[in-house]
Amino acid sequence: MGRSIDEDPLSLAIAPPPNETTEEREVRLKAEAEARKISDRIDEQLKAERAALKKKKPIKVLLLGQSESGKSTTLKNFQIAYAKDAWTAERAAWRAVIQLNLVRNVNTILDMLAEEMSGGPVSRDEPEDTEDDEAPNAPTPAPAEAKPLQFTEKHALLKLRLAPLHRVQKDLEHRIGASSGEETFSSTPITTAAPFDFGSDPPPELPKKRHQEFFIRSTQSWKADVAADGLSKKNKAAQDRETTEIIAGCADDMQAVWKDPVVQEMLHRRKIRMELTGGFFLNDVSRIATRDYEPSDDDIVRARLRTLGVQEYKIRFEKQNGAEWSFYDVGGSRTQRIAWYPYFDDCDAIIFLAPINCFDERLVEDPRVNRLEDTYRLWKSVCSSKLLAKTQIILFLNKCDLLDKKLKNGVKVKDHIHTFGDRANNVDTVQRYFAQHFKEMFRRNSPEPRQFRFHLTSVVDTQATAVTLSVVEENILREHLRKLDLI
Ligand SMILES: Nc1nc2c(ncn2[C@@H]2O[C@H](COP(=O)(O)OP(=O)(O)OP(=O)(O)O)[C@@H](O)[C@H]2O)c(=O)[nH]1
Ligand SMILES: [Mg+2]
Repeated sequence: MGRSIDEDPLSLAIAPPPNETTEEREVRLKAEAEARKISDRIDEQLKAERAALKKKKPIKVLLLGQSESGKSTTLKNFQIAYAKDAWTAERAAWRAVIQLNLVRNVNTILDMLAEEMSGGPVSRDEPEDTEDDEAPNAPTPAPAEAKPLQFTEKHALLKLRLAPLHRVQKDLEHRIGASSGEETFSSTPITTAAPFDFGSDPPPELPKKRHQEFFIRSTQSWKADVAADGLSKKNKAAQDRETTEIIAGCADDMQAVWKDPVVQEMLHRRKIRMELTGGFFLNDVSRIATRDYEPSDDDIVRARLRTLGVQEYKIRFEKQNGAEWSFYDVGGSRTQRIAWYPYFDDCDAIIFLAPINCFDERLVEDPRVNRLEDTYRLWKSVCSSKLLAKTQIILFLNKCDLLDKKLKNGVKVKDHIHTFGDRANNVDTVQRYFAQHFKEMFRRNSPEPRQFRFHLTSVVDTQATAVTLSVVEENILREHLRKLDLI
C-alpha cells in the first residue's frame, strides 16, 4: 500500500514550516529560485562538457582498394591539403623513393635489352592460361615473324655505362626497406592470397590486431631511416651523395636509352607502356638526375612505394579547431588484405579506391586475375560487410586520366566487358557506365539502405583532388556529428 504524501519523509523534510510568516516565505522562495538557477547552470555545463568530449573522439577513416589503386596517393593529397607543415618536413625523404623509381625504370629497360641482345627473351615463369588480352605491363615476347631489332655498338655501350645503376637500385632498396619491392606472382599457392570475403563477418580466422601491429612497418620508420641521425646520419649522407652522384653522372645515357628508336620499338613489340605506370620518371631525367634535385608535390604524388601492413597517419584539421583525424592506409595486394579486418570496427568512413582504367589489366601478384574483376569482388565484399553496415562508404572512381588516355589510344571497352555493348567508347560514357555498375552493386549488397557517394578522380592532380577532398571532409564530419547526436 502506498503512503500518503503527508507521511513521505522527504516531503515532510522539505515542506515549509507550518507557522511561516510572509517575510520568511519571501526569503525562502528567493533562496529556492537561486538554488534552481545554480542547479540549471550546472546541468548545462555538464551537458556541454559531454558534447565536447564526444566531439573530441577522433574521426577514423580507412582507405581501401586493390594494390596500385591510389590509396597512399589519396592520403598524400589529404596531407598536402590539411597538414602542409608536416608534409613540407617530410618532402626531402621522398627524394630517395623518386630516385629509386627512376633507376628502376632504366634497369627494367636494360634487363629487356640484355635479353634481346643475347638472342631473344628468356623463358619466364608465367601461368599457362594467359589468353591474348594480356596486361599492358606484362612483358610479351616479340612475334616470331617480326624483323629482328637492329641493335648496334651504341646499345652495348649504353648498357655498359648504365650498369652501375643495378647497384644503385639495390642500395636504395636497402635504404628504403621492404615496401620498396613490388610483389610478384608466386607459383606456389599462398592461402591468404585467395580472394578475401569481408561479406562473411567474421572471417574464418579473425587476425588479432595486436599481432598485426607487430609486423606493421610504420611509414615514419623509412622516412626516419632515410633522414637518420647521429653517426649513421653521416654515413647515410655520404651514401646519399654517392647515389646522387652516380645518378647525375648517368643522366645523358638514361635520356639516350629512353629516347632510342630501337628501344622504343622493343617496348612497342612487348606492348609495354611504361609511361602509363606508377612511378614513371623517364620524361623528367634532366630535372631529377641532378645533384641538387628537390622533389615537388607533383613528383611525390606520382612516386610509387608499396604499402605493407596498415599504416596510421594522424592529421590535425585547422579549420575544425585542431580536431585530429586518424587515417588508416592499407596494403592492397591480396596477401595484405587479411590485415584490414580488425580496422573495420569503430570506423567512421571508408574511402574505397577503384581504378577504372584497369579493365584490360591483370593483378601483378596474380596475373591470372583481371584487375577490374578483383576490384568488383572487393567492392561487393566491403559493401556487404555487416560490421560496416553503418559506416559511410565513399567511392573514388580513380585514374580517370589514364582511362581517357587508354581510350584515346584505341582500346575498346566492349572487347573486355561484354555487357558494355555498343555504348560510345569515350571517357564520359565509360565513367557513367562504371558509376552505375558500382552503384547497383552497392545497393544490392548493403545490409541496410545508405547513401551512395562517389567521385570521379585522378588523384595525381592535387588541385582537383583538393576540391574533392573538401566535399569528402564535410560529408564525413556531418555524418560523424549526426551519429554522435544519436548516441
Ligand atoms: N596517372 C595517375 N596515376 C595514379 C593515380 N592514382 C594513383 N596513381 C599512381 O599509381 C601508383 C600507385 O598508387 P598508390 O597510391 O601507391 O597505390 P596504393 O593503392 O597505395 O597501392 P598499395 O600500397 O600497393 O596498396 C603511384 O605511382 C601513383 O602516383 C591517378 O589517378 N592517375
Ligand atoms: Mg599504398
